[in-house]
Amino acid sequence: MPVYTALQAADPDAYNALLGEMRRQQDGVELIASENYISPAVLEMMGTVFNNKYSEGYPGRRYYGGQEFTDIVETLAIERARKLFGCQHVNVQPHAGCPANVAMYFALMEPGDCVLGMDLGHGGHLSHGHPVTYLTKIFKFVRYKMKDVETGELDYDEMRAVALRDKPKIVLAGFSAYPREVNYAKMKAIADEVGATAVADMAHIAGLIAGKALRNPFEDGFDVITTTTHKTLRGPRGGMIMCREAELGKKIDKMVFPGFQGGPIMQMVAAKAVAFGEALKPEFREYAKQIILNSKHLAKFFMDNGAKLITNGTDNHLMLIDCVRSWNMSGNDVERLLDRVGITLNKNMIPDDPRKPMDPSGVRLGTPAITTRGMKEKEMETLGGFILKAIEKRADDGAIENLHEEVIAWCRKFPVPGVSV
Ligand code: DSN
Repeated sequence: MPVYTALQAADPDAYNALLGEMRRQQDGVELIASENYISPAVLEMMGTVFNNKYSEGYPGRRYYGGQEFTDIVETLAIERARKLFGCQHVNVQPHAGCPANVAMYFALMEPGDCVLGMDLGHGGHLSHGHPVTYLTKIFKFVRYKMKDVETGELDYDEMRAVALRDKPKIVLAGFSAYPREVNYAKMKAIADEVGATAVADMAHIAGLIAGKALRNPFEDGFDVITTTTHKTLRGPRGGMIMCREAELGKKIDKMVFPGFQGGPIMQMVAAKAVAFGEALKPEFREYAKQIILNSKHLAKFFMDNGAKLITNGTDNHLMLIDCVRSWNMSGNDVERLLDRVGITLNKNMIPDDPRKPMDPSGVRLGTPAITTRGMKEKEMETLGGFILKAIEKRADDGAIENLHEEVIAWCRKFPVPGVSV
């Protein structure tokens, strides 16, 4: 059991909630594609006295004194990220992925300018211009989609036509629910043709790129990459903006601070440095490769058993299952049923979903977290079997309870880093 004796003595209510969460993580299967388990070293750095320090500015250029050690950890984070992703400039201060995207938009555009991004129903993200965000009051967002949802190939001809018509300032690659690889070279050519900056929001797949398991958009000439640091990259909760060339980085830095943020959350910056150090190790490449092997294996298992996957498979860490066509259930039905057996995933819209966002047709699931626990192809079959069994026995409360016990016993064979209850 990790030592939380001060917390236990000071605040039993909060301590007990922490214990409950540790048990939940240890005894359940985490399939939410954007979640992961950080290492004990990253976890330790997140809970340190770096929290106590204000550090507005950047290494060597701060507003307050006492920055000898904050400068060391922030520089470590920057240098390690530059090495991981092969770029000249990195800003490690964004508090999360959305703030990173906001700073990026304002650094590269003026109000009224246009962004060409992925249709949200085809896998794009809220911060890529969903009407519920304030961003849409400031910038114009236009869309590209998949050409064929059976293969997942993007419609690059339509993308080019929209770009020529709307003259976007940013051509944006990136997604939170798209299981296929993007042709960055084609997108960069479209961006160049209309004089746009090519930006990739790699929040979901940054760890797969860092681990060389997926293509790096910088290699195809992309100018900027934004990301979160806590998904496949397996770091602390936070954001980051990277520029292929240093010149653009100056605009980004000004927009992160003082443009939109105050002091950086320095314990998170320090923990980013630790996580990037881990991602530079050869084991991380093995991890990234295994995430995709597991994802492909699980996808094939479902398809071999009659499930309908959007794009009929996956190239990355996630898959989308059409639950209505697969099992005559909604995404909500499947999410709630699997919660009862300790398997966590999320309901998700499928492309051009006839149902509503809060009651969609699909579920999204991914393999980053279970791969961190050491699960491999063999375990994907066991896990797929649990899911299909839950679906088959959904009307039988006793069978569902027994299955939950089986899942717990299985999970205890795969420790979660940082958790021992
Ligand atoms: N909430 C994240 C996801 O699940 O994809 C993205 O912001």
